[in-house]
Amino acid sequence: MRIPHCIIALAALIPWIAPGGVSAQPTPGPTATEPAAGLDPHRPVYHFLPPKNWMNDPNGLIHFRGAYHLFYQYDPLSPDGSNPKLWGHAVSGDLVRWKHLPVALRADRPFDQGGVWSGCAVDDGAGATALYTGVFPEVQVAAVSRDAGLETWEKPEGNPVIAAPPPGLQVVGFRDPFVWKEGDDWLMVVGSGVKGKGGAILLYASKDLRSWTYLHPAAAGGPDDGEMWECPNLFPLGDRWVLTTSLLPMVRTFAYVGDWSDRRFTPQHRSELDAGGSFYAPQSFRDARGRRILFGWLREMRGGGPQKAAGWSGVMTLPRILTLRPDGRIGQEPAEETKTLRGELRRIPAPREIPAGPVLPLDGFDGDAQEIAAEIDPGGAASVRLEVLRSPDGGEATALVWDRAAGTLAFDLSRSSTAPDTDRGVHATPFRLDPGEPLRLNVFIDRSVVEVYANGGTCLTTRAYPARPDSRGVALRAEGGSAQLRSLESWPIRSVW
Ligand code: DQQ
Repeated sequence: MRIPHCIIALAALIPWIAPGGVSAQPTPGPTATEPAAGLDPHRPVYHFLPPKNWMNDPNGLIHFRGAYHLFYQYDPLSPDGSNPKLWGHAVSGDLVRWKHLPVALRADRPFDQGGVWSGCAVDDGAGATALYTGVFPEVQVAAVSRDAGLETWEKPEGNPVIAAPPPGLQVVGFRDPFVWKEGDDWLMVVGSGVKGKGGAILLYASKDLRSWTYLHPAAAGGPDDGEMWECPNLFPLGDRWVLTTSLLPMVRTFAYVGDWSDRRFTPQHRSELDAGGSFYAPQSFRDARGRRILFGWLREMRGGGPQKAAGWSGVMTLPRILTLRPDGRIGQEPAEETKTLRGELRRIPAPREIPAGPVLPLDGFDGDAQEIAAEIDPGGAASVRLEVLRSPDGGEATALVWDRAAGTLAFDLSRSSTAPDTDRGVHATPFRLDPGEPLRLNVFIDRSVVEVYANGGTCLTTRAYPARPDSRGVALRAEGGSAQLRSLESWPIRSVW
């Protein structure tokens, strides 16, 4: 079952749908010493986020001279994202422990005074070049950095490098350039949509990252693929090519697996990357080890009022490794570096039956910042629920539900919080177990983030804001037959800041 995205989610979109004004105030960058925003108990402690205020899309992800760089859409002045977006910047040696650096790109030129919107960064041989969208109108801009730490950036003469969409095309958007090298050419796809037709990516080529020639649409969607494609990424994975893109007006992100031939992408298989209701606008990059690593923006699923009171909004997923599964679908696994966050191991001593009907509380596994790894044989059960962030009386609980008949894995947020202005929906993704296959879960609980990896492929991430301080428990429940908890391990995770 899927419910439409709620008003809360739509409210979170407004800052970039509605043109923002130009800020008259200075735009300070965060520093590593700046205190975290308030004492909000829902603020994550081991997922990346800026020290305070608003963050959205990951940008310019690059493994450059041995360091991982994460740039991101940032409003350093407000938790509502109403000011022109800048590129925040952080650096890491291991993808999970980050150091905040000063703002990398500011909205300081006529072509980007409405905001430095999303884009990418590539190693150009002499340093790095970032390509991003300046607004308003939407134009593509190049910026270069020549220092090893990518802390100083210049916007050279000749900008914007693409001043308008291709003539003759009636586009509904023109943003979020993504660039890669193919032979002697740099290729760029720009997210777009053709009026009355649907989402598309527009392909450009260049020899020098400055002078770009429009070629043709590299891919276009069908009737179910939305009106506008944001944040497209196009890259090889195994022996196939993959397009990831975020669809408007659905505000959902899909991966298309297909083939790249004659500079045209033909999709063959589509799947949603994370249907948990929070995930959007991911970006991926290849690191020196050849891994395809993805970060996505986790939007808030509480209203603007509580976000303002908390003083922050938006958080990144953990780093995810993308794989191509034997059935041709995209798989996602947490990067192995996340294991270095694990505290002391707790585990159940022996397998336990989960009888049909009653709730089975798992005493000793409480926690709002921990990883849980569980293997469950669903046996004859029709459904199995794993409840986390659960109050002792069960009045509050965030439930992950495997449903055999529906063929889904879902978050049921109906009891997730008694606070007003929080999402109470059900967010489901198609999910089937082969005969005899157990349910294998890695569940990362980080205050308001619950990020689930199931059976080596499926990801489902939600946000939960329990009102009670004792909503920290873990419990299981089987219905329509008993199941067996084969193993359960958990590790507390301390703050990375
Ligand atoms: N966010 C950016 C845009 C992009 C959208 C603006 C996706 O470049 O299309 O903050 O979340």
